[in-house]
Amino acid sequence: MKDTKEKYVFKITIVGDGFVGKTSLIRKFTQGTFQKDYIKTIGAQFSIFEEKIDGDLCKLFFWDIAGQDEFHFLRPAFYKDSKAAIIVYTLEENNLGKESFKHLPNWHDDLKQFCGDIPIVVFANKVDLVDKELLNYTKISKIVKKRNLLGYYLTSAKTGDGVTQAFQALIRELYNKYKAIFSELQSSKK
Ligand code: G3D
Ligand code: MG
Repeated sequence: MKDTKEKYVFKITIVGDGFVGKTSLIRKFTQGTFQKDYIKTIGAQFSIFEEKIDGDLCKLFFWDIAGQDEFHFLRPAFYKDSKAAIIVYTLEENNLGKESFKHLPNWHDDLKQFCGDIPIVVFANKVDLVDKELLNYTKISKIVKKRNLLGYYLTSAKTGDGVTQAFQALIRELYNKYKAIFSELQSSKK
């Protein structure tokens, strides 16, 4: 019986340099388990995902930026109404790894400019390509702290390592935030 109404509808944007694994992460997370609908648009694609949390049906729209510079003018539309965001970089020890990490602040500045103060997490992706034991977390911890981000998670879209936990942490946070706002609204109406 379908008696559950959608209570919460959230848009979550995923940003980060090209090739860090944004599309792969969304695919991995939504794979098979949930309703999935991939639509390609110019410069962005989104995927719909439904999940029941504490009996409330939440519908999540993941917006995945293509990242090419030529789509820069579409950014405001891409970011509009995002309720949370994920910034992805890759841990791999090459230029892409270095650059994608270096650009984290730029992506965060963009998010702040267009979305204001929303919950944001960082995914350090492609952890399967590095030795976890040898990773140094000082720099990323500093950025997370300084910029007041929710946290960072090690993920691998390839092996699935950490992917569910990372997405769920953000979804939980979002749900709790809006549940609190929702209850406040309900009680102020009485
Ligand atoms: P993007 O959406 O951020 O641009 P993609 O990145 O999801 O398209 O991924 C870019 C490439 O990195 C892809 O390689 C993809 O398979 C690979 N990739 C993504 N995540 C991981 C990961 O966690 N580990 C490893 N080892 N590779 C990953 P291809 O060659 O398929 O184009
Ligand atoms: Mg992509």
